[in-house]
Amino acid sequence: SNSLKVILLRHGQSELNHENIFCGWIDARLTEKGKVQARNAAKLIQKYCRENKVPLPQVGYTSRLLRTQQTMEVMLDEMGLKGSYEVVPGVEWDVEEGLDGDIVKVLQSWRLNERHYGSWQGQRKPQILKEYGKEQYMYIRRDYWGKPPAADLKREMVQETNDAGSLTGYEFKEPNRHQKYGLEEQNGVELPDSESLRDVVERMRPFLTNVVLEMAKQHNLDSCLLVGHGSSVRSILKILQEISDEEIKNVDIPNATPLVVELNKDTFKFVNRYYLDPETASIDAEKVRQEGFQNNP
Ligand code: DG2
Repeated sequence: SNSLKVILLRHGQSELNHENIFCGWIDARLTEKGKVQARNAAKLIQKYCRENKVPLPQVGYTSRLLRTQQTMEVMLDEMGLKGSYEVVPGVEWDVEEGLDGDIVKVLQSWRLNERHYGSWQGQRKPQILKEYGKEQYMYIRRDYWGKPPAADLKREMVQETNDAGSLTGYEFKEPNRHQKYGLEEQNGVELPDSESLRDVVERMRPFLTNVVLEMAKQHNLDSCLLVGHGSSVRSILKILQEISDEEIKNVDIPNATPLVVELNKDTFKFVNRYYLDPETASIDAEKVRQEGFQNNP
């Protein structure tokens, strides 16, 4: 076929989504519901690929955060590909390196991370709405230029582990960023302490051009699979579909709802974009928009 199908979705429900807490770079896990959503997303993608004679993706991309990685793992398992994929965390890749037809390559990049939500991270949405008022709340959440105050990097919400090293919950303390992002730091990446959507677009663009699209070109791929976050998916759409700064304010991305962006294979010009389950997508997108405005949970 003459189009590249970029199959794109936000991770399944995370534990902090469930609690209505701003998450950003906090490394939250999926809830059980989130895992079920990931399975359903995989089923939709399989059906779509079968019906449209699109090969299942040979290359996948996740962020460096657990919730996209868990989503990818569950999805590949559902597609019968578990055990035959290779995870590569990285900053730069050799896109010319060969692909092995039977093994799905999953690249993890900090560039796909969620927008850093600054000092809002770890705070409940209704609480922030009360403190900032409706206008500021929506400006910072959705305007292209809206940026939360910088995070206090000495006191962040991090995973809590017991003596045996198992995760037990979340606590506020000084995180060990160097441990988690050592790879990035060695490569001179300056890690943010707060970001606007515009900042995310700026860090996403080189990744899309030099990795995702270049990989598709080098290997003549028909499809690829990206698992990102609310704002990282919005920034990808903004770039690929050339959505204006004004229009992007109205875009909300529900959990684990696959959408396909079709690009011309030679020029990478935008051809079409559609959700695989458009009805559910628009209902769930509206719920995302309203987060914080209702008091439960
Ligand atoms: C949400 C987005 O990101 O929140 O950071 O809390 O996709 O990682 O769950 P995700 C967060 P909103 O911008 O929709 O409020």
